[in-house]
Amino acid sequence: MRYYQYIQSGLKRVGVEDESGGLTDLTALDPRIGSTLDLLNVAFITNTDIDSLTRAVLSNNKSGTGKITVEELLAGAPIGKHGVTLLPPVDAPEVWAFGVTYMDSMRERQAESGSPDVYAKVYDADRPEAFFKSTFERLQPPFGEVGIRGDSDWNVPEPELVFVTHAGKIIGYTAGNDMSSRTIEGENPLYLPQAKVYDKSAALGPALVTPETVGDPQRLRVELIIVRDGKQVFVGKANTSEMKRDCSYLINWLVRHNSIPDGTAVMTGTGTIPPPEFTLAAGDVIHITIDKIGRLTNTVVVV
Ligand code: DO4
Ligand code: MG
Repeated sequence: MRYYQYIQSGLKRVGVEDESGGLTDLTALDPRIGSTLDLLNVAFITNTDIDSLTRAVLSNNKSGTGKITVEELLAGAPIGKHGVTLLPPVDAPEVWAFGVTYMDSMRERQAESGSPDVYAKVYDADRPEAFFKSTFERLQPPFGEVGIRGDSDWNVPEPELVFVTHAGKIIGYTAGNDMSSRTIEGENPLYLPQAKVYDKSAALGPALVTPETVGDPQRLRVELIIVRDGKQVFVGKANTSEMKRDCSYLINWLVRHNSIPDGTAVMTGTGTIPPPEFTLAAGDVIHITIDKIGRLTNTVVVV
């Protein structure tokens, strides 16, 4: 199933999409469901999964369902129609990221860097590159703003499949944008945290989608479209089947000697990077679309 978090009439809500695209407000059915993390915690305690739990909630209570469709929710959110503001689909206390998981990412880093050998070494090694990406406060929702640094001339979005964790396990997926400064990253690999972690440097959404609905996470198309002044200035595609290390390999490394809080979101690396002559500008609109998950849209601002 697909789960959305949003504010409507001043109240944070969790909505679930049904097979016909209708949205059911789970918070209206049971106010104790105030977040997707609430659902995850109850499912964990009762030894079930969130889709089974949701089916039980839905079968006990049919009222308040299907007032608007998800299509209407997403179309109305940027302009506040239906009084809706979308939120990240999980209140991720931490966001981590993996890098150089696709051959194209490795080649691009080598081209930009004065220390190209580090990227080939990490691509070939058993231990993947993992880095801390974002706190919850830096994280942007669908239709929110994403940042480019004022001290960086070369900036790109990175469209990435994201897995969401609970009790150290993958419980769902979403789309993510790992906003990056290539100027700073290319200057010195030790500057990576500054290239990756800054105000509005990450976005997640639109939905938290369970493994049951995603199917095989290593067979998903990931598309990046960048629009400037109403015209597409970049279109790129990758497929998660091109990842050198799959999601289960990545989580296995992340949780070694490292306790991650429930709801941690993990970006799995980019397979699409705009060409070297391209840099983002304020006002650009970034669309990241992943099969089975949906489209994450954000607008660029200088931070
Ligand atoms: O090594 C630098 C970061 C790589 C990255 O973010 C990616 O491959 O997606
Ligand atoms: Mg990345």
